[in-house]
Amino acid sequence: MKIEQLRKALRLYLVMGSPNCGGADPAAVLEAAIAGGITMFQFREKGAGALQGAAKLELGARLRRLCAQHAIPFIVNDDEGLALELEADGIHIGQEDTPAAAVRQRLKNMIVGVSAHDLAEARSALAEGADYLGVGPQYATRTKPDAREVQGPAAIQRIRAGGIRLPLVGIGGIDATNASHVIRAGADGVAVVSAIASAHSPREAAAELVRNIK
Ligand code: TZP
Ligand code: MG
Repeated sequence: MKIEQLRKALRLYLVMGSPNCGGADPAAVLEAAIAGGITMFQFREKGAGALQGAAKLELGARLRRLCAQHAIPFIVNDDEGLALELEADGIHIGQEDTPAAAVRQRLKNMIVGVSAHDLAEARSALAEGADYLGVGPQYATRTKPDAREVQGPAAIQRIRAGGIRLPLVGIGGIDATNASHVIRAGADGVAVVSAIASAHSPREAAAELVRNIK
């Protein structure tokens, strides 16, 4: 995928797994979110009650198929083996995961996304071959208990001011009320978990986000 295409795909990036769907079927949530206008998806099966082994693989395969049917790029959080098995379009790795350079080396044709919290981490991710950055947490989040301190959209402004032009999304506590601030700070898009996955109507929640980041 070309860089400008990736920038567009990152516009509204849904990140989730079964623990984020409040008991609803994750495939139904994903389908509704796609109808509402999400542009990229990350399978992140993590936290209390997360599926393991065959059940995780089976859910991943269902979500992968849905994304393929709708031409939505499908990214796997963290797990290189799973990303390969599901023939994912990419992988997203955190600062605590396998170093980006090693993943880049092994998964030559995949999109590699890296979480960065500041300009120094953004520079290293770029040097290690990252294709896009996830910068956060933008706002307080209850979805990731081990999230770092809230950075605010200013972290994105500092990364852009430092000369990093890589495709970039903000993540953490983003919803329809604050998404436009993240875009204005220099992000190409927003990544959200609960604002869509825990919404009464994931379709309407996604559509409202789309309207607010125009
Ligand atoms: N990485 C940084 S914050 C976060 C992740 C995965 C969780 C974001 O979840 P929410 O519900 O959109 O605040
Ligand atoms: Mg991780």
